[in-house]
Parts: sequence; structure tokens; C-alpha cells
Amino acid sequence: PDLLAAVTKGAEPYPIPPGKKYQYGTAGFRMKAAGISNAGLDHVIYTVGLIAAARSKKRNATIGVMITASHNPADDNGVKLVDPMGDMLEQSWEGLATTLANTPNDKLAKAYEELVNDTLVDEIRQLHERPAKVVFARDTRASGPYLITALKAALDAVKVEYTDYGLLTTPQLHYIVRCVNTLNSPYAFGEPTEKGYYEKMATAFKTVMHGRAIQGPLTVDCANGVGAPKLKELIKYLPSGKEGGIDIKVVNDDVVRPEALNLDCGADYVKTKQRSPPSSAAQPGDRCCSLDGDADRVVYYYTDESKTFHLLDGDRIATLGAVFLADMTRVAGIDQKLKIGIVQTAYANGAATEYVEKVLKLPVTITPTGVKHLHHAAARYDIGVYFEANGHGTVLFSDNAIKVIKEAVPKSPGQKHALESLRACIDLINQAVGDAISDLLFAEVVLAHKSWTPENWRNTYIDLPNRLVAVAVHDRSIFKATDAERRLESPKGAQEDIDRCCQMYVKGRAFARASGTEDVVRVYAEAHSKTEAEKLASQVAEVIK
Ligand code: NG1
Ligand code: ZN
Repeated sequence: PDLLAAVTKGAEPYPIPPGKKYQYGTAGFRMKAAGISNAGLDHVIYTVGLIAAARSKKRNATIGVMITASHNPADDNGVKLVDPMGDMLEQSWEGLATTLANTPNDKLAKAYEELVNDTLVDEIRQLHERPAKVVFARDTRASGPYLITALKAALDAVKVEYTDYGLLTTPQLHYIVRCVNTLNSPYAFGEPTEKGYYEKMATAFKTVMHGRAIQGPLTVDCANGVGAPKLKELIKYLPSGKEGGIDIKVVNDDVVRPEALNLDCGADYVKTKQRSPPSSAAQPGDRCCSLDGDADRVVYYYTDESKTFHLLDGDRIATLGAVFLADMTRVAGIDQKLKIGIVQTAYANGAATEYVEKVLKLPVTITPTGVKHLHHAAARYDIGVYFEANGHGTVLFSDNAIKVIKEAVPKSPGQKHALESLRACIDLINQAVGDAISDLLFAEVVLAHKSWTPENWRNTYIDLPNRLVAVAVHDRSIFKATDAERRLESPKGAQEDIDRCCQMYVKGRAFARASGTEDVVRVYAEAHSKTEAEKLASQVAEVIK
């Protein structure tokens, strides 16, 4: 009863504004935070504190809470929950989080009690007694510190032990959660500190590099977000170009002016506008990449001698990584024991899919949009490489793969080198979640091994011209997709119309699906020329309107 009174009391400063409806979406809760109490994000965060406590009791493990709105404008903010192994909150709990967020303060204590009671019926007594632990962090947004106050109020009310990690990238928090929960186990992930993260990555990087230097500097656009100070910190642990390592130039690192975040820079800008940030001083041929506001997405790009911009997106990073890992397992003589595959969504360029299947001869799985779908599909391979075209992804190694790689006995110096590289890749790649900083180091390592320029990388296959448009519709809920979102099953007849449009073009492929994060239907189209891809996209948009 004391506890429940505390929940009600603690919630007082954070009432739910009238008429608000919240939904735990693909990326947690996200909304405008300017005039926070108008949007009620503080109320949402308070309820997320309660959910984190209940989830921690249920799983008997530490749960993570990250306050960020990723690539969204500086005025927005949001929150996502991290499950014990550093993965995203289990889907069945998203509904519970939504219900609690929509509960007014006077009913919150009761709702929390029911939540804890219902989640594990036969352990009711222990569950309320069970200690809970939560760790949290935030990105650089101005609204972050206030929202942390709301989160702490909830955790204090339900007497949960917590650690405030201050500013972190989203993947760093996922890393910490996994480390805390695997400490002293055979699956220990690392030291649960920021320093532990840098040391693990730097050690792995040095091992895979074998003293080989990376040619030319890499320019990293940090979207004026939390990735900037964190990448600068990591650089202190990495060998420089002269020492057989890498030279990284950090740009768009202004975290002092909050409004600069994601403004005319960052991964989302580069991917959607298909151009370099206007502030870029890169010269033709320079290797560049852009992170998003919480550093869980990365895309590469360069301009050629004629100043034409070339994007090397998530599909490219996936194929680059898969080529390297497949080569290394072959050299190490363990390729017969490991099933390597790539996971994409329908937004992957058709040329990328064809390259993987026909040239690399690796299997491809297509899943619905959203990294949780890709992550689960990748876990079915021994080495599963997954990326969304927009740059969110990573590589997963199965327990079997880790065992095979760790236990293999080399029969030659070549095999020894390959096995050491594979072992280091297991550490270099943040398997908890897609991590821009870890992904870019991995991409750099592969480019160095192959002595590839960005142009060599681009020449592995040429993207089909494509067009992505957002179509405003009256009610997007009538658009029901099937077959990994590549076909519409409703409204009736729409898919037949789309098929007819596609048949009119060489290499024509198009699909329409309702967005999970915005009130629009997205139409993607590709064809063998730019004009045709654009025509196809507008024809399909007409079908949808
Ligand atoms: P929606 O709005 O459902 O298309 C977008 C991105 C996803 C993913 C999520 C989560 C595209 C086409 N879609 O999803 O890839 O990143 O946001 O942030 O880029
Ligand atoms: Zn992000």
C-alpha cells in the first residue's frame, strides 16, 4: 500500500494531457518534446519507469531505458526499453507499455500492481518482493535532463535500484545492459562501463588490422549528436594511421547548440536527400560516412571527379561484411560447418539482392520493416548479416558459430590469421544491436583488407535507379501487406493494379505499405532507368490515393 501511494504521489507532476493517445511503435514512444507537458512525454516516461521495473522483476534481470528520438528533429524526444540481452523490448510487452502510458495518474498505481501480478501468476508474492534493477542513459537533446527526472521519480516510487549512465549512444546502452546481465557467465559480453566498450572495440580492431594501416582518412558526420563526443573518446583508444590504424576526422560535432542536432546533416539527411551535408568539405574520392542522432545508423558516401554523389547504404555494408566473413571462413577451413546468410527488407535494392544470390551465392531472407524482424531472422543463420537500406544493422554469430570459430585448430599461418580475424570480429561487431560506430570500424577493416577505395566498393554492383515516396491517404489502416510487405492483400484489387504498372517497365518492381512510424503509405519503385523508376512510383502512388 505504501508503494502504491508512492506511485500516485510520484506521478503528480506528470499528468496525462487530455485527449492524448500514445503507442509504443517501431522505435518506442516518440513525439514533440517542446512544451513537454503539453505533449505529455514526461507522463509517458514516468510510466516507462514502472514498466521497466515490472519487466526487470519478471525477467529477474537488469532492464535498460534510453531517452532519444534518434534522427528526428531536435525538438522531439522519445524513449525505448532494452531487454536483458541488449535486444529490443519483447513485442508482447509493447502492448503493456502502451496501456500504461495511456493510463491517467489516479489509476496508475492499480495498473502497476496488476501488471506485476499478472505477468507471472504463480510467483505473485516473490515478484513484488523481487529486487529490480534498471540502467538508463540519454542523447544530447535539451529535454533529456528533465525527462530523466520523471524516469527517476517512477523508479524511486517503486524502490528500484538504478544506475544513471548520463550521455550514451543507444548502442552503448544496449551494450551495457547485455554486459551487466552476463557478468560472470560463460556468455560474458564485456566490462559494463563506457570504458569497457571502447577497450573491447579497440582491442578487436587492432587484432583484425594486424598492423595494416587504413589508406586515407575517414570523415565521420556525427549529426551534431551524441555520436560526436563518444567517437572522439573511442579515437583515443585506436591506433592512428601512422601506427597501423585509422585516421578519423569528426565533423558535425556541435552538441552545444541543441538545435543543430540532425539539421542538414546526419544519416537520415544523406539517405533521403541523396546528397552530402551542405557543410561537407570532403574532396572527390574521400571516404565519408554519416551517423544519426543516437548513433545506431550509418551510411557511407563519396563524390567522384565529376562531383557526382554516390551513396553506399546499408545494403552495401551488408554485402561488404558478408563477403569478408565468407572469405575468412573459407580460408580458415570452417565454411562447411557454418551457414552464412543475409537478411534484408523489401527496400533493399534489387541489384543488391541479385548480387548476394548470384555472385556471392549466399541465401537471402526478406522480412517486414523494423530491425526486430531482421534481427530474429538473422539469428537463424550461424552468421547472419542484417541491414536495412537506411543503415541500421549488424551481424549475429550463433553459439555454434562462436564455438566453431573459437575451437578450430589452424593448420597453416593463413588459417591462423583468418581464425584470429574472425574471433576479433565477434568482439568488434556489437551483436546486441545495430551500432554505427562498430559498423563503421568493421566496414573500414574490410576495405583495408581488400585495399578497396569507395569506388571499388561501389563497382561490386550498380544500384537500380529507385524512388521512395510518402503518400498521404485518408486511412492508412486499410492497407494490409503480406509476403514480407511486398504485396497488398487489401484493399481488393490494389495489388493487381500495382502488378500491371510494374509489367510496363524493364526490371520494374514496386510495392506499397503503410508506414509504422508516420501517417503515410510508402511507395517504393525501381526500374532500369531513373525516369522509369520515377514514373512507376507516381503510377503506384495514384493507385494508392
Ligand atoms: P516505417 O515508417 O515503418 O517505414 C521507418 C523506416 C524503417 C525503420 C523505422 C524505425 C524506411 C523505408 N522505413 O519505418 O527502415 O528504420 O522507420 O525507425 O526507411
Ligand atoms: Zn537512431
